[in-house]
Amino acid sequence: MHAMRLYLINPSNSLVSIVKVKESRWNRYRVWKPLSLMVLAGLTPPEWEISIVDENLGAPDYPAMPRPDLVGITAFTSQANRAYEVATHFRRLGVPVVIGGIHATMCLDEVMERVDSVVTGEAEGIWPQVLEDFRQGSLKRRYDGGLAEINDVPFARHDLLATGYAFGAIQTTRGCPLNCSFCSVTGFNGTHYRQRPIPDVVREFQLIREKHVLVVDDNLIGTRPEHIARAKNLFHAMAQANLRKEWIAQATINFGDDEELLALAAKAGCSGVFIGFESPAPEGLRELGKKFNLLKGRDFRASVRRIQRHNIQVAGSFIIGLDIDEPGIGKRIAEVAREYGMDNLNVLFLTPLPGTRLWDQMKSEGRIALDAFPEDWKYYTLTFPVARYKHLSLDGIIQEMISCDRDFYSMPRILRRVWGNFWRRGKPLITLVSSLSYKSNLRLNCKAYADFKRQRGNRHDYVSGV
Ligand code: B12
Ligand code: SF4
Repeated sequence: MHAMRLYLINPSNSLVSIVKVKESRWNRYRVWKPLSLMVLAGLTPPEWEISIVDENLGAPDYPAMPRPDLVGITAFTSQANRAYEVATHFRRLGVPVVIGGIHATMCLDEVMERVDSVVTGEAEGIWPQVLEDFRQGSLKRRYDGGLAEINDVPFARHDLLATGYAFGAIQTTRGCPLNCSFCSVTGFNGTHYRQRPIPDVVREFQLIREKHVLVVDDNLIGTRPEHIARAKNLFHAMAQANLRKEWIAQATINFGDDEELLALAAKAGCSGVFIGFESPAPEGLRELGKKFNLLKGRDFRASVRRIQRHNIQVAGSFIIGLDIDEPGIGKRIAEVAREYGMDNLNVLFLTPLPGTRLWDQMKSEGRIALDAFPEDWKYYTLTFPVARYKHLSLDGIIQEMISCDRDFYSMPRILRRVWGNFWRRGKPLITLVSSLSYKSNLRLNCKAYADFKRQRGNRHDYVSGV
């Protein structure tokens, strides 16, 4: 039996700034590995010869590549268009194409029309069956993996994408009980916080070649006391294993509540944490359903400080375009981010992603402005205003975003943060590099907004202005 050739493809979206490596060399540090495909490869039996193609490193010359037997494509919503282009190319050659991942799960009918087979949900329980059916010549149109048994998550194939990335990637938990209105995670990975066995995580860390690692968990520490206890055990085991890795992760603000947790995280190699603050106003947090951040007596500045004292950088994310947001929100966010003492700030437009509560709400209110699907999915990167916002026009919301970024990433403010970091004996160089990366993208973003307005602007207005 000859080895079967499988291509696993991560389609790119040229509107996503991380892929603009030529325009800004800092972006090189922000191209992340497509872990879904590395996990899928880990589930694939040895008789398959696997190539992972990450278009974020540059789209290959497909016609010049050997013809595969089967193609698997992953796609976030923002990658759907390119996924269909790639699928069309291979289907014309007579190669069957399977798509899976979040977009396929949330927009099943649309995807079904464009490929041979669709896998919804998590792949662990179903992918070997898909491959077996293909071998038998009986590939089905649709499979559903549902939620995987967490112990079935295999080691990702870290050997397959060996070069070109600053960071390796790993996942230690799945699911989130919080179900914020704008987020797809609870809908896709469920409310139950599933935790991989600690020895597996430690062993997999050892397989990663890069010194720096992105832990992709939506919330590495969880929200309940038993989750925090597990995180402590994990960090302890990682420190014991002497991994010699530096890693960054996402967490909720309660990360800053527990000194023991922070000390263990730092000992295990944590160098930065990404926290969703979402809105400077309590009413904003209520609107988004992010009640977790509303804990009475919570002092964000003190929490950020406590984290930084352990030499862990804090990047915060906010959303612009909530119903309560009025002109001036951009400056307000930059001001609050400074008050909290954040090292980096990432602000995104409120975006109705399919499968979220926000999608249902905005759709029923006729507020999804960019709805020529699938073409318009390419703007669902959270970096374009795709909806009709309550008090902010298209021009208005773009201006708010620009003023926020210009304020937070002005050169004097960057230098002040770098200096502060130096005195804290933190990592001034990392602050500088990441700030310059954000700053250099501001210029690219302004150009992207201008193109966006030219192409799609006429479909917009804001709710109070309609
Ligand atoms: C890491 C991450 C990133 C990394 C991406 C690295 C990469 N290329 O994979 C970075 C930081 C670059 C990123 C960027 C963005 N991200 Co992101 N990201 C995540 C995160 C936190 C984890 C993804 C992950 O690696 N999971 C681990 C793997 C193992 O799970 P998985 O991807 O779900 O794959 C499983 C199944 O889906 C399935 N599967 C997946 N693909 C395929 C393919 C086939 C053929 C089959 C059979 C099965 C299958 O099998 C896998 C194993 O079970 C998720 C949240 C989440 N929990 O998924 C958000 C998430 C995917 N991101 C999201 C968004 C919105 C974005 C951005 C658009 C905006 C932004 N600024 O964050 C950008 C756009 C990037 C682009 N190129 O267009 C949304 C996507 C929602 C949607 N409907 O598309 C999510 C769900 C978060 C959210 N808040 O809702 N992201
Ligand atoms: S935004 Fe974060 S906390 Fe809220 S549902 Fe998504 S993963 Fe959970």
